Amino acid sequence: MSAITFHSIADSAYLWAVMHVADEKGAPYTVTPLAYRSPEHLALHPFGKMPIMQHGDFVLYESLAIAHYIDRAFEGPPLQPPGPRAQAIALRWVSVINAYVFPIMNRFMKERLVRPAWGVEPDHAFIESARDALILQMETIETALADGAYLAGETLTIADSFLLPQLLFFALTPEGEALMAQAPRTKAWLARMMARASYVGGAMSRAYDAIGQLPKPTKLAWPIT
Ligand SMILES: N[C@@H](CCC(=O)N[C@@H](CS)C(=O)NCC(=O)O)C(=O)O
Repeated sequence: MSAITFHSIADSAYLWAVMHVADEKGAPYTVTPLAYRSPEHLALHPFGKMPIMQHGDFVLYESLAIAHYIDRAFEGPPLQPPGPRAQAIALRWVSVINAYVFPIMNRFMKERLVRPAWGVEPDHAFIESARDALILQMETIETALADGAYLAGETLTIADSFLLPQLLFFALTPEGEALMAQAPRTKAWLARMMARASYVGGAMSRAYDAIGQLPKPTKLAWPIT
């Protein structure tokens, strides 16, 4: 099977999710850098987001669709459960991550770690307002992991690939670290994901090391309990 090309900026969380799917599948790929919002970018993705996948003459945007395509088009372990309920649960998780988790966890990490490292004042109102949503998200993930080692049961699915870049980087914030300490199943899930060959040595692990070296705020932005 020919290799996939992902068109994306290298440090996109959604690029990491679909690369993780490809790595779990054993699907070969390369990444072609995008000039953000250039005419070439908008020709590939009318909404100006990333990543975009190209496989032969097939060009596809939206990460869930890309993950689904890779899972169906390539050999390798199935990354979506065969049963209707488990598949629905995996898809519900991707939807939850896209709609609720990404906009809060990803931005929170940037406000807490990246903006201060760039010398940019973080959005304190956002940091304050994110508290309840982050606690709810962590509690919901912890509850789900009572039913199996992975989000949709005992086998890794695309849902886990979508959650990994979110939790990985959120856990580097003091608030993420503190919430993770109260969520043993989530902590074990993250360790399990980080031990897999799909993570070790990949782009996500390099970004994790780089962001992990940024100075961390010394005080929690808000009380955890
Ligand atoms: N719904 C899109 C979301 C992708 C997305 O938001 N990607 C981010 C990078 S992680 C992006 O394109 N950000 C640039 C922007 O929002 O303008 C998908 O599932 O692929």
